[in-house]
Amino acid sequence: MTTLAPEDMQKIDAYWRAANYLSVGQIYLLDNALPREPLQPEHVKPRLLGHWGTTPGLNFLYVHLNRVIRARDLNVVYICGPGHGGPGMVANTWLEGTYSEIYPNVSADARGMKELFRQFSFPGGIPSHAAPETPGSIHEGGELGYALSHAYGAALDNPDLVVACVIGDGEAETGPLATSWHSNKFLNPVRDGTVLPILHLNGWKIANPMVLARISKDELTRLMEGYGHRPYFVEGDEAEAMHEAMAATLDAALDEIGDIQAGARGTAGDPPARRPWPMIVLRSPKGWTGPAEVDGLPVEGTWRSHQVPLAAVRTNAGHREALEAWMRSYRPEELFDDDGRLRPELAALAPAGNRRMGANLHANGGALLRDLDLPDFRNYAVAVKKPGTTSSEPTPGARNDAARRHGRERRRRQFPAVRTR
Ligand SMILES: Cc1ncc(C[n+]2csc(CCOP(=O)(O)OP(=O)(O)O)c2C)c(N)n1
Repeated sequence: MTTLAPEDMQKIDAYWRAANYLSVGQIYLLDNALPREPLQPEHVKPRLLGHWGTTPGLNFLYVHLNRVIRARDLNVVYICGPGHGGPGMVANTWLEGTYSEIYPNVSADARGMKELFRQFSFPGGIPSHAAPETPGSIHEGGELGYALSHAYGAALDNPDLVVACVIGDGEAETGPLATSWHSNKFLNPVRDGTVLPILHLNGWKIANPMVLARISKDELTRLMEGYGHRPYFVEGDEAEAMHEAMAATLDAALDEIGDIQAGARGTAGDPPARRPWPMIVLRSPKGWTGPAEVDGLPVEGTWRSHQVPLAAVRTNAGHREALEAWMRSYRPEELFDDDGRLRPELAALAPAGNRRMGANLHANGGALLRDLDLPDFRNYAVAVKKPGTTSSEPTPGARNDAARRHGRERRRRQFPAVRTR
């Protein structure tokens, strides 16, 4: 029994190709977005900037999350730890329609696609990273290290939220990320949502190999188990096998999350003992589906695909031909109609309305606001009867009963399992 029917597999793969096509277009092109003529130097941006290497993995995850959101009516926020894969976030929010709704000048047709490409990392345009103006993004990812802590912050107090959090294997080597695996200890399965960490082992950071991608699977499994997770592995480079593996794995991980939450929410009183939360390890080539070789040197699956794999497209005819072949390898004519619109059978793969990850209310600043639960600052005042006679340390803070009561109640609500005096 497979998880994906052949027709679903084809559509998911086509959607992934569409996101990859749009990501490459953003990095390179000023014009000729739908390849209507052979690529000319003037179609290409004069200064190339962007990060291809991480992007196909981000796009792969986005379309698979779309599938489970629709199948299970999930409320999902996407945290893109490798925020330098910004073209992927922008491409996917354009495909699902949120981008054009927020930015009508980047319409969902050929004219909008050209603008989508032009504006990326271009004067007067948009940043190369996921950014506050990227729909559905609450995490910039420029300074690596905070993906998991932002993800857990989003999940706390939002019991129906699933925060899918992609962590680069390079980011995983930063101090902040390495310590934030422990955030799962603060998750209360009754009143909080959940985080699904997805460790993206594409093997390289800028130019160096990664520790977590080089240790054995067994050792990585034990490391994740030690952090309180049950790891699921999706590994390979063959598209169909990877689609099937990711679909089956997401189903298994989400079933397990549902089981943990149902178990905890069905019991009265203190929450049951902590159970390991699922997490996913995605091991896929860096620069997956990009040029295998450039100027005789291997690129796909190596550090050379980290940023712009073909660096001299404007001046070097060979690079230009390679870029055109790369973009045409996604078969854009099967993905977009003559007017540049995503074909309806593929557009139907995206969730609807606020279930689209780019439109999720939790991830669009200001859509959901709630007053902060703050104590009255006056209760923390230090009485100064005569200048220069009082000394006080700030940390005990709560100087009277009202302040102490506020603190106690807040702690009890946050951590029901923690005894408060
Ligand atoms: C704290 C920090 N250190 C260094 C960098 C520079 N930098 C940008 S991308 C990158 C590699 C990241 O590797 P990884 O997290 O594995 O992402 P991917 O390989 O998927 O691009 C580095 C080191 C950064 N952005 N932030």
